[in-house]
Amino acid sequence: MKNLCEFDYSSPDKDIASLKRSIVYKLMFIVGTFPEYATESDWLNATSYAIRDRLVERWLKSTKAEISPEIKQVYYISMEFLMGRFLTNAMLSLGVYQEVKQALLELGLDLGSQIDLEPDPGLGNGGLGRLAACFLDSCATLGYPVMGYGIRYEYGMFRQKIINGEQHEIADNWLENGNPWEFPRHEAQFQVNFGGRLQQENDKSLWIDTLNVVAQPYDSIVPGYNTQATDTIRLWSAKANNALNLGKFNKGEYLEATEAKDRSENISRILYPDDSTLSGKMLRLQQEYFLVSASVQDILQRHYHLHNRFDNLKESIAIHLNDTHPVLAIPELMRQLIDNHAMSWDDAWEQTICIFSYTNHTLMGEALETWPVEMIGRALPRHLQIIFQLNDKFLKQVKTQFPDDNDLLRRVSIIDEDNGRNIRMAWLAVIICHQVNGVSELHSQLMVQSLFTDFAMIYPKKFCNITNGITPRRWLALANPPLSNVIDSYIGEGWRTNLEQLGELMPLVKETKFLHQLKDAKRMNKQNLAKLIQQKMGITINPDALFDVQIKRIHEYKRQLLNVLGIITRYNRILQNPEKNWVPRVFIFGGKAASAYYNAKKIINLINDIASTINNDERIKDKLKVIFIPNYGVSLAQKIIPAADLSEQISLAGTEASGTGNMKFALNGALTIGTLDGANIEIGEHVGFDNMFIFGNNAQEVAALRQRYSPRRYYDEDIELHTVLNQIANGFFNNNDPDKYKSIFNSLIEFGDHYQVLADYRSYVDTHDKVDALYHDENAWLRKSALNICQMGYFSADRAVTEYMQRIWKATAISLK
Ligand code: 26Q
Repeated sequence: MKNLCEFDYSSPDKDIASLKRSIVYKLMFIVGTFPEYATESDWLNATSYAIRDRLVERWLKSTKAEISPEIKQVYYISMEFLMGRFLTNAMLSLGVYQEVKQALLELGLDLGSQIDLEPDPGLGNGGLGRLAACFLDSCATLGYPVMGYGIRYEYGMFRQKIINGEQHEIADNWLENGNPWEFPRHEAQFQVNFGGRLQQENDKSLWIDTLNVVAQPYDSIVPGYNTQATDTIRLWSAKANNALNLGKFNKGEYLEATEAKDRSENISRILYPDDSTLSGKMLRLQQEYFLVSASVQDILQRHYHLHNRFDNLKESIAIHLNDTHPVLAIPELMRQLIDNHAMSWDDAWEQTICIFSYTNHTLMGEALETWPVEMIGRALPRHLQIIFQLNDKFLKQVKTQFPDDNDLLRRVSIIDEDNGRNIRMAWLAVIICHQVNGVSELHSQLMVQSLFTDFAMIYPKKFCNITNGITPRRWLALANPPLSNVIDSYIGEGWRTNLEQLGELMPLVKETKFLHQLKDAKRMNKQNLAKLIQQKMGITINPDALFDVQIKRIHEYKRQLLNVLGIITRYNRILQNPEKNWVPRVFIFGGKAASAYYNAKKIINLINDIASTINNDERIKDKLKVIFIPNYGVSLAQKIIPAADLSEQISLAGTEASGTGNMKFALNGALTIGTLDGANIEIGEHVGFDNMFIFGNNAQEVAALRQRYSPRRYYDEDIELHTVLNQIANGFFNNNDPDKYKSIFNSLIEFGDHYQVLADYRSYVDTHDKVDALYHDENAWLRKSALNICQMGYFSADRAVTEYMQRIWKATAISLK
């Protein structure tokens, strides 16, 4: 093979003329069309290829630098990645935004509309998937040798349409115009097996008669910001095993052949649009195994190429599991080492326990993954056998260590014998992984006090906290140019890679000029959002109103309902007292409900019904508007967050593991109204609780109240609340169907109000009064907003991944010559 250095693979130039030439060249020679025939999307693809070219040199060099026996490689396996649009991020990391804009202008094109044309790959549900994307961005920027493994779902998160106030789901065919950002790697396919049976041969288990699917990887570049370093995200796509199909085709069984092909390829067809609840779906199990089997094969192959042995695996790699979804990687690594690479059980175990680590993202019982033993036995018989063996070994050890606790074994066994026989994936993860982390201080504390108490006793050193973070590149530099420019003018551009530098702005918080610059930036963002809402929804909003925003998945624990109760209260008060000096407010919602989540869909419907009642009530004028922006996702978040004045982080204390939207808002100068939950607490510790609006019960109070909770009491005793709930129950917001929201009323009054909405109502409403009072005092508001921005440095994902590196993965950055 020729040495790479003999070829000229240096990047094409980044000046306007070169960019123009490249774009037209790509249009003709890659997209295959003439400028005069090209569609908008042809131009977007051409532009994307031209920009991609300028990243490839760094990518090849980084990849080469990582291929070294001395480098410890980190693999981040996640069923979800919400990467957001690539083009803008690529331009930002190359520093060519203005040049591309000009090049396109000279070609008669507008960069802005090109950007908005790019599909936003919705390969995730929410926070967990976006966190994975922020982490890859930070790892690349810091030069950490990390590869992300995921699934290339053909259909991502459904697109949400609101029709008559209701959510409708539309398939998200994000690949329909091709994906210029991916490199198919035909040479790096692996076979993944399912089903079949075990045959014992002496002490060996042979897994035979399996069905086979091919995993085909697609790589995309994860560019680091302002550095030559890049990382890779490798997404697997399922392909039918050709041999199988050819046989059938040759025999003329065309239909059977295509059916088998479809069945195989269904594995990577669609993302499960569910952000917390699980059900025993075979296809989901197959997806999880497909991801981990292909990834582990790839990891072992890469390792063997470099080392020619496996006994040093644990020194050379770390594998991180993003929640329990990829936990089958544990028995899969054991299986591959033992069955395919002739390692002994004990040696394979020794390697495995040093390689894996796991992040827990939820404590809620209903969201914890379990699989029926019978189902795993059918789909993955060899893995079931390994899991049983791991469990036996573990239980024996526990028994010798804690001989007196008779119930302990039942509680910590991977197999839950109480509700049928189910495999508890979180237990498997905790038993094998050398580190288990939560995602905020509170969540990590609760994790060892509730879900994993027994394990915290058995393995006291295993548990730790790493508070989440967000990438300042996408969430400030890209999303908020007006604010970025203000910041740059005072402290330069260094904050993009060292967010703590925002602290240097602290002395300016006293200066009116600075505060007014912040105000102007916010005002520009609000105008842009108002324009978008006008275009998308035909509703006019006043950019001088207070923009009050709650955007996140619709879930009862996140309590969008509490927000709704507050809005109705405000509506009633305005009608009672129209002359008062009201702070005009625009309430903005966004978020998707899992398609089978009845209550969440009702909440969306209620928000929209309330919105149309209020927005069409002449008496209200500009004092109150309610907007539900459809199809919330990463790209919309980038437009909404910079325009927010107030950030609603109002989950029941103890339920939101961390939240990351809360960080994005505060970094962009919104004040938070929130409970003492997840990372809200740490945000308060950094920006000052005086600079937020905290309300409601804390986690301890919530737990204590649970013992004696009576929602009806609040309904009976609080007249304002009573009225609001009656309005919901009696069809005030939908005259033609008065019973439409009875179920919501009942969930609160009859069925126990599980998320204690009513308990926090009064404190929430009173706190909103304080928000109004502060907004009247413009300088005081701006000062607090500034204090938020300046003190959010800690919440950079760069800090978070550095902690992962030092405390869990124990790898180091690559150096590029
Ligand atoms: C599992 C099996 C089948 C179908 C769906 C799922 C599934 C998918 C996604 C279960 C859970 C999730 C996602 C969970 C999630 O996003 N958790 C959030 O993680 C964030 C990052 O740590 C936190 O900030 C949020 O607080 C937490 O809710």
